[in-house]
Amino acid sequence: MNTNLIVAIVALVLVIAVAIVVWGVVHFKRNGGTSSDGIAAHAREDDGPEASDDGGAAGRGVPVTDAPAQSGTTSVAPVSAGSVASGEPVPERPESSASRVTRLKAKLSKSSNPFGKALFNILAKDNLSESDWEDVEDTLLLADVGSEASEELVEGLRRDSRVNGDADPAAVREALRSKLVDLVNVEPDRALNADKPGATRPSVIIMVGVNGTGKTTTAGKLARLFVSEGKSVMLAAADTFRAAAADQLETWGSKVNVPVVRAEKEGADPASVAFEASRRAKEENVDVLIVDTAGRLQNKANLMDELGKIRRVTEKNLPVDEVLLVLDATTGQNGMVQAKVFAEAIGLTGVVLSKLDGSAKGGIVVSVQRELGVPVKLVGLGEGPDDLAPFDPEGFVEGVLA
Ligand SMILES: Nc1nc2c(ncn2[C@@H]2O[C@H](COP(=O)(O)OP(=O)(O)OP(=O)(O)O)[C@@H](O)[C@H]2O)c(=O)[nH]1
Ligand SMILES: [Mg+2]
Repeated sequence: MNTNLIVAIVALVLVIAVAIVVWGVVHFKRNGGTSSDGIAAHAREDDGPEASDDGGAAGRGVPVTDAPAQSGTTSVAPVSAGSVASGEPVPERPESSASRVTRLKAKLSKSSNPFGKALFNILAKDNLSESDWEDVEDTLLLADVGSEASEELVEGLRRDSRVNGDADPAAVREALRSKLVDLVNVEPDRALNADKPGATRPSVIIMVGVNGTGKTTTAGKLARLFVSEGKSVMLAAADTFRAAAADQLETWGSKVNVPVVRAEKEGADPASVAFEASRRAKEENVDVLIVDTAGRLQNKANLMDELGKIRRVTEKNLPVDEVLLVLDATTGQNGMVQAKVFAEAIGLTGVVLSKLDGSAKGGIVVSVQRELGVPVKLVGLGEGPDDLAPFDPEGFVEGVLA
């Protein structure tokens, strides 16, 4: 081969190599200096978010700006939100808290929640027999009030002169009403911590619970509730098992123009999403950050540990004010077992009782509060976007007695 040809080939190879290097640098800069492997890589505890002060985000290519996502190059997607830019849908205006309480009270009384009515029908009889009292207790047990509370209520009613003898129905109803309110209203402080005077800002709420209880729906509804109060909200899709879970949350967010922080890839470390979201919430000084997590069975120890990790990593940026357990009211007493394990794994500050519209078992309100010592703060009464209301014990009892 002649020397000129060899020189020409070497020169060509050098030019190509230089071009590749230049392209690589430009591409790297355009991505805000992020690496391309992403957090999808793996939620290993040893190199996970807890291993470094930034929750592992930096080393995993979590972008530090809100630059547009480069598909496949970032791991936690930039905040996405419904936009009010021209051509985009105008954000919905969620129903106010006061209006939904009135509407949902009516809904509760129309729903299949007959235990109050059944109790009243027995108690309004003249001269109650032993078997009537047994029926009262059975009715309470069937409604999931729990055995201890049922016994207490029956004893209280038996002692009450308004119930014994030939009392008029109005007096019996009043006796039953006040005893049920006493039973339900054991935890007077039901306000969400984010709504309390002097709440930390941003307030952080983590939603937890077993599969399908209504966590994502409740996170979406809750975002709307805060928006209706004029608060700024951010959502975090820390359910990274399925991309559909983040899409579901994004649909909720986009309707009310609430940004959603999500992982770019399925299987990313949920703690990294929580870390990134809490960092952004702090940076943007939003009022409330709501973190949705994947459903998990309480007997899967590794998944329960993951919840603890999500909490600890979030706390590197912001204190966690609230952990809400979403409990499906139709699950009945089985929900109690779940609730206890979640309380141990992550600590709970409140319960959301979802699907109360489809349940004859509203008595779980009584057992969950007595056994866990945490208040029911919210109730879900349907699949509609604003079918979530603060739990109101008096209204609840009126509903079951209506
Ligand atoms: N009737 C009724 N349905 C509800 C309520 N809350 C949630 N749902 C429905 O319950 C189903 C499950 O809700 P999701 O929010 O996806 O439940 P999840 O807990 O996020 O589920 P995973 O993430 O899979 O664990 C959906 O069909 C919701 O519409 C409620 O208060 N009443
Ligand atoms: Mg979900």
